[in-house]
Amino acid sequence: MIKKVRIGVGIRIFLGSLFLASAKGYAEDGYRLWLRYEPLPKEAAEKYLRKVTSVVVPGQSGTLEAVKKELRDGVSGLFGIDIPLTDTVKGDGAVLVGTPKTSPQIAQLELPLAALGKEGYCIRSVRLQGCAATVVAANTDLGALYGAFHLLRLLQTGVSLEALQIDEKPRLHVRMLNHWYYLGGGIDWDNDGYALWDWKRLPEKVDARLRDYARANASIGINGTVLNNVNADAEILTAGYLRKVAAIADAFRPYGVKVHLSARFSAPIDIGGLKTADPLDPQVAKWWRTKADEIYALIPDFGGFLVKANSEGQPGPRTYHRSHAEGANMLAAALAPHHGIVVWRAFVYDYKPEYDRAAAAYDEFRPLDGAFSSNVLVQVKNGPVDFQPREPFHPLFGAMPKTQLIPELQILQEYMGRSTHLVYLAPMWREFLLADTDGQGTTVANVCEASAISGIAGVSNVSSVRSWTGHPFSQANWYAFGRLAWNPETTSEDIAREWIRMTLTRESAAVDTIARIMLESREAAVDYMMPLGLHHIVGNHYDPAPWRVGDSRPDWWATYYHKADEKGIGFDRTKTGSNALACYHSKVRDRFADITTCPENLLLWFHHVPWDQRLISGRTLWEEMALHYQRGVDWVRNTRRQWSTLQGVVDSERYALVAKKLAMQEDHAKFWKNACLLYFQVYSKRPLPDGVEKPDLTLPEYIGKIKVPGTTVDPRCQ
Ligand code: BDP
Repeated sequence: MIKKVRIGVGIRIFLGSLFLASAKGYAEDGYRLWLRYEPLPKEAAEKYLRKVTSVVVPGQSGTLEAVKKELRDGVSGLFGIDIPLTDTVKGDGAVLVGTPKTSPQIAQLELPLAALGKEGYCIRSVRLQGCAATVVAANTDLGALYGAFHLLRLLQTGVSLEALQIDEKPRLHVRMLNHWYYLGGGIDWDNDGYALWDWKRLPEKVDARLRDYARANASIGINGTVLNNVNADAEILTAGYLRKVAAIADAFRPYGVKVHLSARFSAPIDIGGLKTADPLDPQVAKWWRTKADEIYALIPDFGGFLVKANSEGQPGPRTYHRSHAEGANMLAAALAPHHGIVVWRAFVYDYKPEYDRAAAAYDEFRPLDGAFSSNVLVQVKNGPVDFQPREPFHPLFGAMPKTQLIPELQILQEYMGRSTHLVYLAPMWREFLLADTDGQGTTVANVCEASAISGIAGVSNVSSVRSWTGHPFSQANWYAFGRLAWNPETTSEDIAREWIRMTLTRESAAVDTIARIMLESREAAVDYMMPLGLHHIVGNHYDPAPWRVGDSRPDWWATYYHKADEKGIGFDRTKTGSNALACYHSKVRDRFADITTCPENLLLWFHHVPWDQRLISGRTLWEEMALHYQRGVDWVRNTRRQWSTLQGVVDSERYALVAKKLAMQEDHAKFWKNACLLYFQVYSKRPLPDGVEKPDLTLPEYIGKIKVPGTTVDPRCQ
């Protein structure tokens, strides 16, 4: 890290060039994320310096102290001088931040704050006592903090501070991360690090890093976090752990990040000594009420519970022949007096013969529309199966108008190369959030926003590694999640460019190159992993294993999803097949059901298609599939070349790390392509088309490289 040069308050010495010289090519470990506050180029800094001569933050609270520190660190870093922090506006160039309560001057400005709620803010260029000033005003201290981060973003990305007229408020209420952290420190699908909070050393030792985690979240508007894995351990609800949770909540509070916990439905048995967890048993309801009271006594602003029930072996109300609504409502009643919420997951898919996993949650939850209490949110994954590189939107988003649905997105790239692959996820999330749920333009985002309590959740990719996310570009997914949670209509490109300027470089040609790489990356990953609507043909959720069979649950087999045979490939979800398409609104259904109107990128999700079927390009399905795989590999190869042009533009440490990871990504993309094409060729019996590179190994050799415990290999391909 660059050492901050502190100079006396009010002394205007411009040190920008000094910072700049040391910034070029210096090692950067990624810890500072997008809040690096690197010195601006001289000209830009000079322009801003006239606009920002002092920071004025009257009043005191934990959150206002955070505002003061952030603005001071931010502007000092960006301008290379110490900007004074004062209580009153004097002379031109004050940045005044606060609320009508903390600042009489803000109260007098008559800003349109009434419409901006508890978290909104406005930023204005104004005159105060005859002096030019910039005002960041909000109804609450938290709104002021969000506004301060917005102002810093303008400075970091080179936006002019002339004539500012910004009104902002989040489109969704609950914007939270879900951490898949186990109490032992391990994380599902993250091999880089451990849980960020060190349960063993808490509550005595609260790592200073937790503050930076909360800061980063606040900077993008994230206001909640679930501390433990959805596969929950009831231990988290014991008195000892709750004290640890309270210490974390104290660290996050100034930044407006509420803590939530995953609750294990059988906790009354596991840690409460009861014989049942039946939600209709009065003793059980009482146990949860008492537990909620205990939690709120320690953490008055506790967010609430997240529950994975009757899914993948987790306990739940179905164990007692009660519905998901009965289970959720019982917990909701315990939290309601404290204004807490229950987030109840809809990720359920009990295996039944002849069923289609893509319709399982719909079958179970759709009949419960309107049955959930007013402080229950039902959290639904973006697609009907499980965080695949491309899925259609989950049909529940068009089917439960009387239920508060919130999307669950996955920032952690469980199925998309983890922290090895460069895959920018904003385009995928936008595709989902803007999907038309009823054929009349009601998007998923519209559906979610209509709830009295609205929200969105993202499964976090953050761990204890110094860089937070392992791959430097995975930080962009954390960033993009927050920005889209704030406003789903922000474009992927705007988010990417903002992030690049704050995090990697401000050189415009380099910004263009990197933005292009990011924007193309998701489609490339789909191409080399699961093109044309293929899904779940994975081994360990990282490597390909389209030959995978033999698991205890047939709906984990790869063949269950691709259904390749001599005739063709794909899952027929129309009336002639599983009819899972019936879950969608009629207009959406009709479009997907007709092979001529079904988007080609979802073709094999909805249809079993003959190998020789002609696609839009005029090529056959087999040729097209093979060329998609090749295109994905070519993209990574080409991206490596493009990245090499950035040597010396991006700092050396992150440059080298990305270069190394791209090399691994190319090898892995080739592996995916070769393994999948050789396997599917067993059925298609057609040659690889021109332009598709020959695999290096044989199919048995590829198969031999992937070991998935408890599975065997499709006997037809051996
Ligand atoms: C699957 C993950 C598993 C999660 C589960 C879930 O493999 O670790 O527990 O989803 O979301 O994708 O509950």
